[in-house]
Order: sequence, then C-alpha cells, then structure tokens
Amino acid sequence: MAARGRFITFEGGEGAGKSTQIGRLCERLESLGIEVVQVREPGGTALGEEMRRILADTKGDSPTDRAEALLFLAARAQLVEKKLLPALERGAWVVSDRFSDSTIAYQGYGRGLDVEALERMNAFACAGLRPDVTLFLDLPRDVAVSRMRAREIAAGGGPDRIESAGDEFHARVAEGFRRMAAAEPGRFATIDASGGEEAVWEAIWKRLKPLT
Ligand code: T5A
Repeated sequence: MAARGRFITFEGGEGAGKSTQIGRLCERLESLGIEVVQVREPGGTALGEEMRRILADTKGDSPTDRAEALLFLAARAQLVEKKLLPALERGAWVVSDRFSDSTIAYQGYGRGLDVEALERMNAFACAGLRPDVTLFLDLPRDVAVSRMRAREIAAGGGPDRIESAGDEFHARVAEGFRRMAAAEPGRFATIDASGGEEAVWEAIWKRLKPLT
C-alpha cells in the first residue's frame, strides 16, 4: 500500500497570492514526479462549484450567516469524501486553495458565529481530515485590494459578495488567521506575502521541500 500523501492548504485574505503560488508549487511537485491533486474551496466537485456560484452571487437571495457557513461546510464534506481522501490514500499530494481555516476566519471571526461550534462542524464535514501544513499568506488588505483592482482592470469582473463585505469584516478575518497561526505553529507557516512572487515562492518552498 502507498504511504499516505501530503495535504497542503493555502489560506489568507482575498488577493494574497494563493492561486499564483499554488500554480508554482504544483509545477514543482510534478517536476519531481509527485502526483498532485489541486483543488479550490469552495469547489473541486460539481456540487462544490455550484455552491461557489451561489455563495459569490451578489444579486440572488443572499444566504444568512448560518446558511452561508453550512453551504461552505457542505461543499467541503463533498470534496473531502469524493476527492481528497481517495487521493491521499493512493499517496498523492493534495494542494487546496483554502480549507477549514477559512470557515473559522470568515464565518467565525468575520461574521461573528460561534467559533467552537464551527470547529465541531468542520471536524464533522472533514471526517477528521486535517492539513499537514497550512501556508498562511499574510498581506495587508490595502496591498491586496490594489493587486485585485489591477487584475480586474486587466481581466474584467468585480468584487464578489464576500469580497465586498467591508474593511472591518476583513480586519476581523485577518485577525482570525493570525490567531490560528499563533495557536498552531507546528501546522501553520506564516508567509510574508508582500514581497515579489519569487521571494514569496522561496519562503514557501523552504517550508515544504523537507516533506518531499
Ligand atoms: N470563503 C471560503 C469563506 O468565507 N469561507 C470558507 O470556508 C471558504 C472556503 C473564495 C471566497 O470564499 C470565502 C473567502 C473568499 O471570499 P475566491 O474567489 O476563491 O473566493 O477568492 P480567493 O481565494 O481569495 O482568491 P483570489 O484569486 O482573490 O486571491 P489569491 O488566489 O490569493 O491571489 P492571486 O494569486 O489570484 O493574486 C491576486 C493578484 O495579485 C497578483 C496576481 O497576478 C493577481 O493579479 N500577484 C502579485 N502581485 C505582486 N506581487 C506578488 N507577490 C503577487 N502574487 C500575486
């Protein structure tokens, strides 16, 4: 039987550079002959992608805070059982753009829902699965917003429902990530995401290379 693979998650605010660095990481791992399964949350399954559309919608019937939390958790449960556990069991590395910590940061710290209740629901949705390493890309909100605006000018589009939630909400989310990272230094690596792409990548690879 293959050894269990590695489960790596990327967390942080919108526009922190997660997708950019995940692309580099997956390329590097594949160049080393490692099977990689790359997913994003919410998403990664047909059901999860449908929930992503509903959750980002700025015009439809806006979910209440509790309904929002449950939609993220349902998408996660589907992803874990259908995709992540089978991949890890066959020895692949799973790289996820957001996971359970986003629910604690956004719905717990951001929306103000009970963090302990969310932790219990996360454990249920994840069937106990926890990341081996979580890279928290820490970037001041104003820098992230200017990067996202530059992207919107180049590619079109605009902020989605959660991105538009306001500065105080996003400050609470950032505080949530920092507290979680401080509470679990063995799992979290806090990466200063304000440097150039190359500098951020070097800090990430330094943390992950020993696992290969
Ligand atoms: N959510 C999610 C919850 O509320 N609860 C949950 O449980 C979960 C799972 C997901 C939303 O859902 C919420 C959180 C989010 O609001 P999303 O569209 O997946 O939404 O949003 P993000 O995950 O935040 O993705 P983004 O694409 O907005 O941000 P990234 O991936 O962090 O950033 P990236 O790589 O796309 O980079 C942004 C821009 O900056 C440039 C890139 O080229 C790009 O243009 N860039 C840099 N520029 C300068 N220097 C660097 N080092 C750069 N790195 C990237």
